[in-house]
Amino acid sequence: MKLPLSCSGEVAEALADGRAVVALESTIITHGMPYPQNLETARLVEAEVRNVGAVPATIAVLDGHIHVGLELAALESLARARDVQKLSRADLAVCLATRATGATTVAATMIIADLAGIEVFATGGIGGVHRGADQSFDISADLNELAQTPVSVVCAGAKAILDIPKTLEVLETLGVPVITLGQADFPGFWARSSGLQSPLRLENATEIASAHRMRGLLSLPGGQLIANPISQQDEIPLAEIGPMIERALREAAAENIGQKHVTPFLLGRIFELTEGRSLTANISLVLNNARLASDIARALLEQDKHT
Ligand code: PSU
Ligand code: MN
Repeated sequence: MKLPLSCSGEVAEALADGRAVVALESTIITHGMPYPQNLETARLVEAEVRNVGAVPATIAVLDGHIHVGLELAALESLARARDVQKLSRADLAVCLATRATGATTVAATMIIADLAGIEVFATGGIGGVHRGADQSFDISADLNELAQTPVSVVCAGAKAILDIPKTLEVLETLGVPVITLGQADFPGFWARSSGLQSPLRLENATEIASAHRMRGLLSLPGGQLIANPISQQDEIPLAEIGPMIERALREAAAENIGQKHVTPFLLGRIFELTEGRSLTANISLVLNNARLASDIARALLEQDKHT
């Protein structure tokens, strides 16, 4: 048996030519945003990556086959579909074995990116330690993946729907470098600051690429979590978004939402409570992350030329 994985023509060519490639996840399309903004955003993000001189590779499983780089028709059907599976590390093999269709989370996207030889990945927010995890044990597999798969993941920090202090503690325990670009505070997704200090700080893509290579030279497994603050103009400060997050969390508890349904439920409610502003912010920060990830991917290639 052979792993059912193929790269799109554009991605295969870029990898063969040694050009910069940036991985993109698909759960953000199927479970993170409503249609049609999800499709529009996915296309805008791909365009942004191309604009800054890299090649986008959106990753998903379609009918039991792993795709690295999606054609427009595939992207469109994924964006419209309602019953797509959400695939994390635990789900991938069963999805392939049953020839099902699924969107990849940060963890699953990292696994596939690494198999395809892609070292940098852009997304919005990662999974983390959920509030109340002392009772629910709900800790995203994304954290463990960062500890074992050598991909640099660019996000906008963590959403305050999570327990951010505990998320940072777990990442520290797992030995995952959490690096914020250009500021001391760890960003809070919609807000530029989460109110917490970032464990590490770097100033530009070159430094981040260099740290990525140093981990390899140290034979350390795992990747890096890069936190890129949302632009000032599109942020929703903590004081404003905080109460809405609290309300969505109370509702999730009242309705007994559990397991992998928690994140999609909260995102949907916050979208409604902010009257769509959370989505505008989300789109802006994903584009911002796509640009930084492309810069890091290009910086990695640049450094390899000089060493
Ligand atoms: N956080 C967000 N937006 C998202 C997700 C998380 O702000 O779209 C998605 C990502 O795909 C992430 C996944 O990898 O949810 C984490 O889910 P879980 O907590 O069930 O591992
Ligand atoms: Mn979970």
